Amino acid sequence: MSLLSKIYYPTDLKKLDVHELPQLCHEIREFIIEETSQNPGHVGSSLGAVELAVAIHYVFNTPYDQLIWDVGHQAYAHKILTGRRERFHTNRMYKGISGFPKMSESEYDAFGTGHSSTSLSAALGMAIASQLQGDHERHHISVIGDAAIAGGMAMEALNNAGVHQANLLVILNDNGISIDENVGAMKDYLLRIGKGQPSLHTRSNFFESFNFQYFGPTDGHDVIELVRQLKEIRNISGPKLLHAITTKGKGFKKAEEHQTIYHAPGLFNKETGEILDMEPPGQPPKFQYVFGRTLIELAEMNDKIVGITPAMPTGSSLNLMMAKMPHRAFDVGIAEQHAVTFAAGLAARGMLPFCNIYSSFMQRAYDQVIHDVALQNLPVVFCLDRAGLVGEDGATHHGTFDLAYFRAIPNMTICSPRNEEELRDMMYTAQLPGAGTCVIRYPKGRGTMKDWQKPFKALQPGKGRKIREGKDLAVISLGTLGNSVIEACSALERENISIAHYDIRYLKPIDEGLLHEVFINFDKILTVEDGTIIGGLGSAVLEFMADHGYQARVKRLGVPDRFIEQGTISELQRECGYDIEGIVRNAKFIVQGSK
Ligand SMILES: Cc1ncc(C[n+]2csc(CCOP(=O)(O)OP(=O)(O)O)c2C)c(N)n1
Repeated sequence: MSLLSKIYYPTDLKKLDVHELPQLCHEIREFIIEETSQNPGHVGSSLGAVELAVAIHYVFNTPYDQLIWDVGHQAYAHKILTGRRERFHTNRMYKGISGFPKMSESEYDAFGTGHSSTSLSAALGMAIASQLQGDHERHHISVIGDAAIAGGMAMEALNNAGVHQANLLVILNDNGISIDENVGAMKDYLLRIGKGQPSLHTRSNFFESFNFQYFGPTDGHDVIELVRQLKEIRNISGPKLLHAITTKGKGFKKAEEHQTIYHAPGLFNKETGEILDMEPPGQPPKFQYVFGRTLIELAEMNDKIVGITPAMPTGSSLNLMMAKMPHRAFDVGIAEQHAVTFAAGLAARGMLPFCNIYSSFMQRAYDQVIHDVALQNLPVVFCLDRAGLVGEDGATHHGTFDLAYFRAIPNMTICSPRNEEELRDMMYTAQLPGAGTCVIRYPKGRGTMKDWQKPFKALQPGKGRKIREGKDLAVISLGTLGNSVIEACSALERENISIAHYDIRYLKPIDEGLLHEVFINFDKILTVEDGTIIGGLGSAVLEFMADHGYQARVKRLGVPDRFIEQGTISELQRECGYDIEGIVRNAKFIVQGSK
């Protein structure tokens, strides 16, 4: 019988002899490979953190001791050891367990994560809370990667922690890579000390100058040695950091060799490591690819254009420009706030930055967009990737707030393409003189056009268009959901319901002429958007109606006012009621319900 099959909780783990732990780690690794080969997830980071998870739960008294996994994509071994092994096959699935730590899922998940570099602040807060509550025994542990520790929040927390005598242990899980190659001066520094002699104390190091006691560098895959060191460190009070050197993808050859691909590879063959691309050939391109290719074309025409990504070159396809024009494309690390103000600086000196940030990570840099870009009316083009519901990554990663949070800011142009051609034209239009601060939001995944590389056309910012005439109801949509509306209209036509369909294209400035036409001709209106219904397109239409004294029955479809968990995008759109069937159902209800 395997060791793992006897382990449900850390109490079972603690019954093992320390010399059995390497075998257990081996079994956990096999389990993760087996499971993720059939049900995609974050493979490389989790394989690299197996020994850390085992050693921490073996030594510390979780869940009394508080354990936080930064980003949380490396926490599969932790989940498996804390009551979720038998449910792990539902990882990232609709109604299954979350791919990230989540307080409501387990008492062992001391703090929910998903966005990077939060764990030090949270662990410090918990440690200070314990102090205030007179609890001096409890440990507060953050496990953080070498890319995440260079994020602004982590640096702020290090600075703050150094002046407290709180019971904080930072375990730096240093695998030398982010999703793509790690970047920045901190990476160079970690590489230097990582190569240093593995003694317990390294003098005059960065962390010691922040009043942390530094331990390491140590082999993060030697579980017996990790246990010994953690037991020793456990007895030392105050802020301390253990620097563990690990390998991303450890124990699975292909994952070690192709670390970027194996960050989240999708389905793969667990014997050979071959990636199994299930999509039939000849599909339209991903919006991400269209962005990457189009930016190069524009940059070749306009020498002011530069590209910026905070740590997502492959995900966003900015890697294409980085390869072709290395001096004009920048990966600034996990640093969304810096990315935005860095763009503002470039723009203030005459450059034209295309700053590509995933919609949900852009939440980090809201003030920078207001204070550093929009207030100064600087020409920066924000390309918001992964806008709308993103699927399996779940609540931490859905890009559902950007329309609402950007619409409130003066000087912004906000638009969303319905297809690849429009994405290209919106990017082209945004770099024309006088375009100002622009946001172009587009979803994860593929569009609908195979023949997308058409010559650029300048659009008229603030101008929507009518896609279809009709008489019973007007549907106003934004972005790729317009394609669902088109299908819904065909279905409704078969039932003799006649729908007019307008694609607003620009949420801001909004096409007032189009809205007058809608309100003059229709008293039943449906709005459809891939974002929260509070503050986005539906709200803009309601505001317009109130401001102009129109009266109509307006139904808004979008993400309701609650956090949406993980699942496939279509499952989640169905839950929110704006999949094709939901649009049909709502349209019928408005038309027939009030007939
Ligand atoms: C604020 C934010 N920006 C970007 C990301 C996307 N992201 C997830 S993991 C990751 C790299 C993390 O690298 P590291 O901290 O070294 O951990 P590793 O994956 O190597 O274990 C990035 C950029 C994120 N989760 N949060």
